[in-house]
Amino acid sequence: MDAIFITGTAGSGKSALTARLIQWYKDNSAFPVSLNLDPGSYKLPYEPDVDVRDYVEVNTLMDKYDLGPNGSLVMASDLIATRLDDIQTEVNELNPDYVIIDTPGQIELFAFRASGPYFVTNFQADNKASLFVFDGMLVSSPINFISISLLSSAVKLRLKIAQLNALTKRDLLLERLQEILDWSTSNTSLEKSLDNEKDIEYSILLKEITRFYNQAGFSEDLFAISNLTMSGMVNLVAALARILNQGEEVKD
Ligand SMILES: Nc1nc2c(ncn2[C@@H]2O[C@H](COP(=O)(O)OP(=O)(O)OP(=O)(O)O)[C@@H](O)[C@H]2O)c(=O)[nH]1
Ligand SMILES: [Mg+2]
Repeated sequence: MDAIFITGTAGSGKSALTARLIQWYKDNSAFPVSLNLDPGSYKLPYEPDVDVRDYVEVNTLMDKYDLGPNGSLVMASDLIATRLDDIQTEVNELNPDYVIIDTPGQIELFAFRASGPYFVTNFQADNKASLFVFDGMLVSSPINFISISLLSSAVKLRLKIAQLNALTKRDLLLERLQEILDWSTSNTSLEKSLDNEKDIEYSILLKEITRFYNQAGFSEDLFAISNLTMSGMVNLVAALARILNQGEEVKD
């Protein structure tokens, strides 16, 4: 069984991508299951096969501990790790080829507190990967692109598993898509776009950050997809297979 954790900023399309990956693997004769790990989720675009809300419920926590919405989300995130054994048993009983794990909307609660990395490390699967989602609508400037790239690296550092970057909402990006993809593959292109930044000092700082980022080997390919039209899914799934199989090669 391979485990794919869908991570990314709030509203970036994690749940929609979970639904699409399930559909993709089913259409290709594999047996995927979905695991909803977002205790705060309300309506989902798929029917979760395993659901953390069966164990941790945000509204119940609000009532029981007299917490506000944010306090209860923090508590719910921390409680996810305590239900790892139950969730693992449920997934194992289904015996899937892939488990697609939809993580909480607030990435900082999942990646930066102790519970998320604990869950990722201790969840048993043959291979694990994180698919970090860039929201196509947020990557509106080189500054936003760099900021989200840094967040993606921070998540990778916290989860300590192979990671791939996906850009969602490509159907809404139209002619801007190529410019964003160029930023991800070419430092020169990113620096050129930063030249248009009015504040020179800010532009220099961002160029320094970009150079360090590339030299340190943090920059990754970005796979543009649409959860609406499914365009780009072939390349994304192929890249996922490559990073999941790399894990197998290391083990052999
Ligand atoms: N046009 C378009 N809309 C998308 C795409 N992906 C997601 N959306 C829309 O973006 C909104 C948020 O998508 P979700 O899948 O709920 O995003 P999420 O990351 O799971 O959100 P949270 O869990 O609340 O943080 C929904 O209205 C989706 O229909 C896409 O590729 N194209
Ligand atoms: Mg979601």
